[in-house]
Amino acid sequence: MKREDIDKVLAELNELKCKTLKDVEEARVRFLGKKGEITALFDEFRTVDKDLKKEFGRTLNELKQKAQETIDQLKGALEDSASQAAPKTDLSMPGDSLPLGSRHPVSIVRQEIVEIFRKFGYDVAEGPEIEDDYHVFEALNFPPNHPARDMQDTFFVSAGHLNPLLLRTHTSSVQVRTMENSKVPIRVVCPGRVFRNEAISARAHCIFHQLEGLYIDEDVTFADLKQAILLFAREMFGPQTEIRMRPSYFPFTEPSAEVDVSCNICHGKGCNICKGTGWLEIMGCGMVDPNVLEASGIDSKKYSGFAFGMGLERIAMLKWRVNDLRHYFENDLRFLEEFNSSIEV
Ligand code: 2U9
Repeated sequence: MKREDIDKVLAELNELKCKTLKDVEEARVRFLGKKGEITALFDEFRTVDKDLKKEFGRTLNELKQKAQETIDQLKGALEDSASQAAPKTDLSMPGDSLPLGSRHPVSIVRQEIVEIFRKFGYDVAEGPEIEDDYHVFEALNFPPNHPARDMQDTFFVSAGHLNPLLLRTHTSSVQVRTMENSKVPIRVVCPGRVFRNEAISARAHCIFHQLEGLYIDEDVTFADLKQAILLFAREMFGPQTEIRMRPSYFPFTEPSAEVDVSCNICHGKGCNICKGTGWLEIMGCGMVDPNVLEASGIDSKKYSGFAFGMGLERIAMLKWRVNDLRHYFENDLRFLEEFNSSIEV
């Protein structure tokens, strides 16, 4: 080993320039790696004369230290300039707003209708979606052989019992439970999801939403029913709205009627929405059958009541002129984003 060998490496180190962190790593390998120049000098050191060992040893250690310092310095400088070149975060900038989504049209309609009835003094009640035969059919005056009690029309959860469990086909079971658990006078609306064993099409679905109402007190008459529905229709569809009632039949009401509102698109002249009739069907209603009152322990001689029920998808279809019920269940964002009443937090 010669003094010049060490000086040569030292000179190379002093001249060392690196543009990138990759260059620095290559330089480290070149000088200090397993086969590096300084490592080779240390190997050679073993052959140095005994009396020169002390001096060469010190110089070699200084060289190694110098190499390590040079590499660390070059690395540090490159890392600093890289972090300066990176875009700075301006903490005073407003944050990115995340899409909040919007309410589902059925929820918008439900909320609107519930608010109208709240103003009229009605409470809101909810109940189980899995119900028993008694609360869905028996207490509502459905005869034992009624087609709704058939597997063709109702989803059964457990069959073969006297009182089988099933998915409720209407929210009327919630009103039955309200009658069982509260005192007259009763004023309640019950929104909720219902299930019917139907083939899915543009006009029918096996899951949909209803909102039903019940009013029970002394001396409640059909005139009260008609006035309540007229006031509701005007709040919901505008102050010019007229209603008409057509006789109908439901096991739980007597007399019963279907309710139409005047078409607010053509104002009675006839258009393709009302199919030229000037009227749009929105709900069914009637005076609660005395059998239904008595089944839940309400004296039908003292009290009377009215009830009504509507399909929320149908009301939403009329409001926004949606022509296919299936849109409500497919969660296609292009459809959902049409309803821009954003969520209030
Ligand atoms: C009790 C007593 C009576 C609720 C009523 C209707 C008429 C009705 C349909 C509208 C379209 C259901 O969604 S739909 O298919 N509903 O026509 N519902 S009266 O009557 C009741 C409910 C509970 C205890």
